[in-house]
Amino acid sequence: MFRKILIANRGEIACRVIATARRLGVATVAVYSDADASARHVAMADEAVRLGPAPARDSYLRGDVILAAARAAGAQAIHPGYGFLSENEDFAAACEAAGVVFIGPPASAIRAMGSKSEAKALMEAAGVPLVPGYHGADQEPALLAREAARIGYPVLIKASAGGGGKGMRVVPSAVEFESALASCQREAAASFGDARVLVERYLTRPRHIEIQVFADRHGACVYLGERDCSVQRRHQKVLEEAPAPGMTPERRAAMGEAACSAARAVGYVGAGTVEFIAEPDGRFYFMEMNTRLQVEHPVTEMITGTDLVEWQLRVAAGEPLPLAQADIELKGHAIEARIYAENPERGFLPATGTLEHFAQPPHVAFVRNADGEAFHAPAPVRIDSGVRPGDAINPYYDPMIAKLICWGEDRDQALARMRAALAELHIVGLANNVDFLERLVANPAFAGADLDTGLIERERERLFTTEPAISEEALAFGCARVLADEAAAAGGDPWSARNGWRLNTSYRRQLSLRSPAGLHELEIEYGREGLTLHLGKHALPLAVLEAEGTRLALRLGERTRAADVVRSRDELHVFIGGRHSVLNLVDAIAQAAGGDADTGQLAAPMPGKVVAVLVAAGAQVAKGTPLLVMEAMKMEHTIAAPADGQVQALLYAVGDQVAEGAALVEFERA
Ligand code: MV4
Repeated sequence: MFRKILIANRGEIACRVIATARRLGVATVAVYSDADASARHVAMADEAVRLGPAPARDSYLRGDVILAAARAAGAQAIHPGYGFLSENEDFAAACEAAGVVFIGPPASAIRAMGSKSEAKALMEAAGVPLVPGYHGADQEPALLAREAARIGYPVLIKASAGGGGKGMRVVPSAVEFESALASCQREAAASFGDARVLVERYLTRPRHIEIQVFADRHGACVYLGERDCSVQRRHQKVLEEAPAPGMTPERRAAMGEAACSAARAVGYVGAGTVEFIAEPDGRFYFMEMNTRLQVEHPVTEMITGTDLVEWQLRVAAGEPLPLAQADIELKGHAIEARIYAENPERGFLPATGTLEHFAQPPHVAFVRNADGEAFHAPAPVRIDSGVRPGDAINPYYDPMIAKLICWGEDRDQALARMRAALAELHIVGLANNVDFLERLVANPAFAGADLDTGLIERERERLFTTEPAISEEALAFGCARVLADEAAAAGGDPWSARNGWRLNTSYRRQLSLRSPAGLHELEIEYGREGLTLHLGKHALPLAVLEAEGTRLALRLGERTRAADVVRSRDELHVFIGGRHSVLNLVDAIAQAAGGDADTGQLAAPMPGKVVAVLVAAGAQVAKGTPLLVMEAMKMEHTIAAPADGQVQALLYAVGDQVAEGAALVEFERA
């Protein structure tokens, strides 16, 4: 086994590899760009080497710098992770030439699988089924048209040099073939510099089923079951699971053997994935082979009880495969959800920002359990993450925050655990896809395993219309958070300080919250018996039973509920049982700072402390000039001049505590 390895990657895969290396007693060297200097993987590794500026081309893609760092650190091997240089045959060859073990397949295998048409020819020779079609060298339009007619419409024209869905065109019938072919050839020449195309039968409701293969340096090759990755959006996987719903042992063996044939055909070593496209009746066809460990490998680990990174290290160090095919058992069902910093409401645009709050369900990290416990006791919830609360997600790299993997005895239990885990996964501080994932795992088609690559598109109506209605509970929890923060800021015990309460009278206070459904004008009544929340005509007795961290437990009328309410600037994020509502606190200060035209006084709209006085009495000021700053509810609020005019008097000094309604400034409009 290696004494020391370098991980030529970042984020959760770098942390993942470091976790397993540490368990095996292998020292680790991390590499990082300037954007990742304080990243989690750097903190986890034994050593770390700076590569260069943030852009990947100046850091994680600099094979020469990485290789030099490995040699300088005395690392015997380099783990490339996925993405970046993981399928770069030149880098693999450079490692081999430098006597540093590339933890992956030989460069020749990467090359062989890199060209789609070459890969298909290899597969055909290895007896691996291909989609019925034509992928010959003769590109004569008349011949291609005849081939399309032989295959049967609808057909799919694909650029031979394309991939990942680029350069594909569905042709429904013969009349459109000639024009579609011409446009495909033009596009292929423009996008890939290679006009060659292939023609296949178009599978209308395909599933993406991939086989995990593993080969060692002694000629052994096994498959570790399959993964269903059909739930994709624009060729980006969203949910993956193992085993594939509806898979039979016979078909699993057939696909597994075909995948191992594919691996043997190219002299494969290490972890690899053979991707198939499958029809509803189960017929399957080779799509491509990925010569790296995949993002979704944890679902395979959870049902086979293996640590595939441990296998990678052992096999790269020359050891035989830890298990023979007969020893590989599949137990239970696992589902993975990719948590991304992206905004589903805005076309999944990548989001940047800071993980101000990142609450996670109870879980294990990276591998089933740190001591590699016997397989059949996988922890039900696992989170692989490359970030910690407080970390920034920067725009330079893939915006993945974490992977959430849930295991169950069967798919329904795995699904139930996934739903519960997502309900407890709270991210505040940047847009993310957790709410979308909750809708997706609750979607009847997904929950019913009615899977194919068009699921998200077909279910978009249910998946993308976020109901704007805000529940009464969410509003009540939003208010309770405001009151709890105020009381805490006033230093009093949250619920004995009736800061609004007056002897023998009840006192009412406005609170305005804005949601996608509109503006919610609420009133909080401080009465002798406690608080009453007025929502329009509806009066709701409100009592706070617990206020601990983000957790709030309330009694609302006759019901008691608990929720997590996280404050981010003027946003209140209410997480109640899997529903996430965002409320904006309409800044009462700005409302109140309109001042009272009659008395000419600017009053404190809520209790707080004066932290800055910005003008002197007598000053002539223009509308909007900041006059005084007070701190309330952990936030600073500026009291500004409501109009052009003169400051007559300043009634408080820095450091003074002010009650709600106290006159702060006497002001005369011009
Ligand atoms: C297909 C297909 C239907 N029929 N080939 C997409 C990119 C590459 N992985 C191959 N892809 C497809 N090839 C035939 N003959 C549908 C797709 C496809 C797809 C395949 C797997 C996973 C997701 C997909 C999303 C859209 C289209």
